[in-house]
Amino acid sequence: MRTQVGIIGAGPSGLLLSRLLQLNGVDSVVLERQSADYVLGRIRAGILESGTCGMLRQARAGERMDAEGLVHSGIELCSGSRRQRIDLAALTGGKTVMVYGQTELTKDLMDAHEAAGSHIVYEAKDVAISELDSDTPKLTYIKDGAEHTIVCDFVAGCDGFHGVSRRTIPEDQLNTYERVYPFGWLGLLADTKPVGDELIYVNSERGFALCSMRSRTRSRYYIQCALHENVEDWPEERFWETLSTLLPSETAAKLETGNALEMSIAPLRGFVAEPMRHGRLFLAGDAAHIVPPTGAKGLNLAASDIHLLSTALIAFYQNGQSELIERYSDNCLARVWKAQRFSWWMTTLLHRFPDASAYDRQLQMAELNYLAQSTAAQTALAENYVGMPYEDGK
Ligand code: RFL
Ligand code: PHB
Repeated sequence: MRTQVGIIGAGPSGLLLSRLLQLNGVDSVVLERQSADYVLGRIRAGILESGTCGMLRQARAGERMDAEGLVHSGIELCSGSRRQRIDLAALTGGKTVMVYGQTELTKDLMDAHEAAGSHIVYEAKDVAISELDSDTPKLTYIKDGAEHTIVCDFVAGCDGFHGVSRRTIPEDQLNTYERVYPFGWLGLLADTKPVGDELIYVNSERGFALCSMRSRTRSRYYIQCALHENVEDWPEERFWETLSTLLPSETAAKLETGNALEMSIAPLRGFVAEPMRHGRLFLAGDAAHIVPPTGAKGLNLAASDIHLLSTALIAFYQNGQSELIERYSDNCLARVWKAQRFSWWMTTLLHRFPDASAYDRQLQMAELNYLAQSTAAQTALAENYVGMPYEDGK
């Protein structure tokens, strides 16, 4: 079978790319290793930058987000007895973020594809890329025991951190950069009223906590955990008790507990692979880079990669221009590294590092003091949190 763009992975990156190409007359096929239900069962991001919201609308899949998403104009930082609201809107000339779960965004994209009759193959096993150095790279996969081949002009590797695309690029052609943090996040999702109207990021002496939400009736909480811990070590009651001890007492007093819909542990890592293009293979989203979730940037970076990639491919097919294809990797990476820096900074500011000295702890306190007193420092946080501009990524 023949297509213009072969896309590996039906997470947010792959689904968004395929949809934008489709709306601009470019043909694609998406190959996903898992079932659609499995993809929808993964509880991940919750905060969308305005650029990401714009992409979803551009994909004509933004209606439900606009109806049900919660617009947030601030976040709160807590440390000891200090509580500080960062007024995102006032500090950025009116910019806000949208609380709308990755699960919902993915479902909206899946529904739009289904209505359009898009070609998405779920449970495609053993996906492999070959003839990458030719003008017609090939994708092979197994479905229901039979092998299939797709001949493409380009391949988009949207298959996440553990996918096959990045591993197909010869090692000596790729530079990788990585920081693994010595802790993880244990998350719990529950149908309880969120403890606050806005997100609360907590730096406590006993560790980090985050109070987030998916709606006015669905909460998402995270607490810092040790790397060696498993979800089985954390009965729900232990989670709620620990969360209460991390929160400021007046917040803990308001905490509504309830049955967990989901609990999971995520390791924290910063990772970048450069360049993000190898001949006719493009890497996008988590396939090329990972950020620790503290800055809420992972999904938003995936969306900005897809903005640049879809624009480049559409310019190629509509006008025969390859300039944006040539610039794709550099343009993405400029924004990626800014988000890496911000995510590292938020993570360092708010977590308890097992090997931190008293000096390191004082530095954290000084940084939080500075944030409390300086509008310039708050503005720097706010402009990164709402998202750096897309433009050409410089
Ligand atoms: P995904 O979502 O990992 O999708 C990749 C897809 O590729 C499939 N796949 C393959 N398919 C075919 N063949 C293969 N060999 C394949 N290998 C893999 C996979 O099954 C999957 O369906 O990557 P994508 O699309 O680039 O999207 C990236 C985002 O999912 C990710 O960056 C965010 O979830 C990160 N993230 C957050 N981002 C934000 O912007 N805001 C947040 O608030 C936020 N919170 C989070 C997060 C990630 C978290 N975890 C679990 C790491 C909170 C958490 C806890
Ligand atoms: C979430 O709601 O899952 C979430 C929100 C903000 C973050 C990370 C995760 O920084």
